[in-house]
Amino acid sequence: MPQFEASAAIDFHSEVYRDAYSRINAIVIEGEQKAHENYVRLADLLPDNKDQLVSLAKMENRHKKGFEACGRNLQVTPDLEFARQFFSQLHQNFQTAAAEGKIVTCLLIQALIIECFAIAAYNIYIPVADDFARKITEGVVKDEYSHLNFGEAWLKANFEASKAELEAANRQNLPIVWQMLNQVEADARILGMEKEALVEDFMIQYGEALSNIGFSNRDVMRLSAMGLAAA
Ligand code: PL3
Ligand code: FE2
Ligand code: FE2
Repeated sequence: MPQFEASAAIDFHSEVYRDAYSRINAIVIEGEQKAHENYVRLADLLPDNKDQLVSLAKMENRHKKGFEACGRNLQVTPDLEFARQFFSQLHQNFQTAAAEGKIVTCLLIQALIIECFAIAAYNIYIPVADDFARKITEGVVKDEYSHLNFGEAWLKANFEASKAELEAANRQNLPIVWQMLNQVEADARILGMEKEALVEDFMIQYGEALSNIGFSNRDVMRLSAMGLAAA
């Protein structure tokens, strides 16, 4: 069967689509909520960048509202308990780092890893989304680049002093992302999103970010594939 026929066949109102959507929609709602809280926390930790971080935090609130509307539009109830579990490890690691004043680790988790994960997921979702969700997601993804850019710019300006902590935080947190992708793989496929495409897009975004911060090509390759073979 030609590819275009298969991809035109998504039934947004089917039971199976709405069931998968109840988890994916919850993940993005919870992800935006946690992102909001994390930028508020970062605004406390980085008083010099407070205004900018508060405005980034506000954007995450708008994103959350947008995705809540996407679920309502399909008459889906998001499975928020599933989503809390989904983010629990990254969330715990962010909280621990924040309590220890480890700003570099906090920025790596939120502004690099989570934002790159979101950008990859949203870019891949846009072509297979329903019309309502596509418009919302197109608006959201533009904002996510400004969150990623904040993290890149700060870490670039503090590169030498941050390098060792970035290495350690990457080693601790990137393998968690591959596990999260495995958990969402089956539901994402029902929405028309392939895991391989998500991994590829994530590695491109994350690799570019590491390179912009100042890592060599060799380091970028090593860091961005950390734990992938074991996943
Ligand atoms: C930060 O601004 C946003 C954090 C959200 C993280 C989202 C991760 C998404 C992974 C699930 C893949 C499916 C995406 C579908 C888009 C509706
Ligand atoms: Fe967001
Ligand atoms: Fe964001």
